[in-house]
Amino acid sequence: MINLVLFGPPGAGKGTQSEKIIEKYHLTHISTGDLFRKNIKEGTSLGKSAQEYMDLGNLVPDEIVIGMVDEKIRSTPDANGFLFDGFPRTVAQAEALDNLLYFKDNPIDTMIALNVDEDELKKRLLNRGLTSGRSDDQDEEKIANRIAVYHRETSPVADYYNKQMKFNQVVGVGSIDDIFLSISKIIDAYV
Ligand code: B4P
Repeated sequence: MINLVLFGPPGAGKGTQSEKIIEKYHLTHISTGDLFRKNIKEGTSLGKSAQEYMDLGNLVPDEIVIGMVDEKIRSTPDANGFLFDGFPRTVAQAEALDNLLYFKDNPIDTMIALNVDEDELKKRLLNRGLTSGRSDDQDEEKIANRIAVYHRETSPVADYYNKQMKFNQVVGVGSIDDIFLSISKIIDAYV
């Protein structure tokens, strides 16, 4: 069983690479962004709480995110391991995740950060906004806010894992297959 965190700024390719990782390593995918978007689509109260934050490019409050991840982990007791995509995004979330996994006796094995420069991130998100229908991808100001929130609130999570000797990074620019190859080389050390 392996538990991985895929980390990076908005638009770094976490969702894109997650699809390939779960297929190859048979992990259960937990994308907090996808879970929120599903709840918004279904009109649940969780979705309504999350939408106002997401529309502005802000983080959803920790207690909402952590409760949702806790429920998702509990609902898949037979998982072969988890790939956490876009979570944790704050140090408080990282600490909560360590606590949740402590009770399952299966800690995070490693985290992999995707490095992508800011101009490329903006280009990718605006490009996705042309077809995704995501309001947070369609407005340059919201995208700039998401990147600023990443630097302010999310980047300290990298230090959190670095202190646990679990931090790895790969270049997130180039072909999707080449990036996946770099990621696979890291994961293969744990399987
Ligand atoms: P997320 O859904 O996590 O997504 P993301 O940051 O927008 O993007 P990701 O990195 O997954 O990019 P993707 O692969 O799709 O978050 C959305 C919002 O939800 C947050 O802003 C926040 O409000 C909320 N939220 C989620 N989790 C939270 C948490 N834990 N705490 C609080 N709030 C939370 O790639 C982007 C684009 O790039 C795609 O169009 C893709 O095709 C393209 N691309 C990918 N790889 C490429 C490559 N190698 N070359 C060229 N293009 C590439």
